[in-house]
Amino acid sequence: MRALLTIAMAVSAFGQAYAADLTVRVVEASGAPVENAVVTFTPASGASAPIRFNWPYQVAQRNLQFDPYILIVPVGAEVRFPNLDRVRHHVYSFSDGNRFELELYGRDETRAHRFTRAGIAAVGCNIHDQMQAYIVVVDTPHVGRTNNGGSVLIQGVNGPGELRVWHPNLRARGGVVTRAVTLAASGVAQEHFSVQLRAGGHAH
Ligand SMILES: [Cu+2]
Repeated sequence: MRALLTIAMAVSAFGQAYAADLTVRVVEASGAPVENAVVTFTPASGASAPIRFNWPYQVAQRNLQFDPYILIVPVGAEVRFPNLDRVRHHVYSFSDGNRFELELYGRDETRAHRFTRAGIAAVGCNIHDQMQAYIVVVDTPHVGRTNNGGSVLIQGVNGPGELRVWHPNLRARGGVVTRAVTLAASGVAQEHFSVQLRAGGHAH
């Protein structure tokens, strides 16, 4: 009995010791913080459990805009596209691996699409050119978005893996920069990215 208890305590301590809190900061060369960059950490060992996020997998059309502008979903998620406008929309993406098209549909109707490939889906409307959104399809639970200080905290990560930073205006192939990292077994870790953004506009 005592031996079992000792093992249980050792395992528990081990578990705590092997999770670090990672802060990632994304800035431009000028030092200006980059807000709304999506940062993921993908452990080399892969995801261990089904990924779920606690926000709705939904992109509404409201006042001739998509809401939200950037949505993060796990690979395999079905995303709903409710139309809350009085006019009809025709929602599509031409992004490689995540192409879809939801032909003209009207007020209070909804359509859905299942995203089966990790990556970025740039979403537009055939009728309204100014409507743009991005769906970031991820295969890791360790994801976050930078705040207006350019920082994001990703908790409970460890070991070797890949950090990815994506932003719609990031001047890099696919709007993504990556870095191989090995995170310390415990405590806090920090990574810093200096990136270039395209002036204004949206990447498509
Ligand atoms: Cu539209």
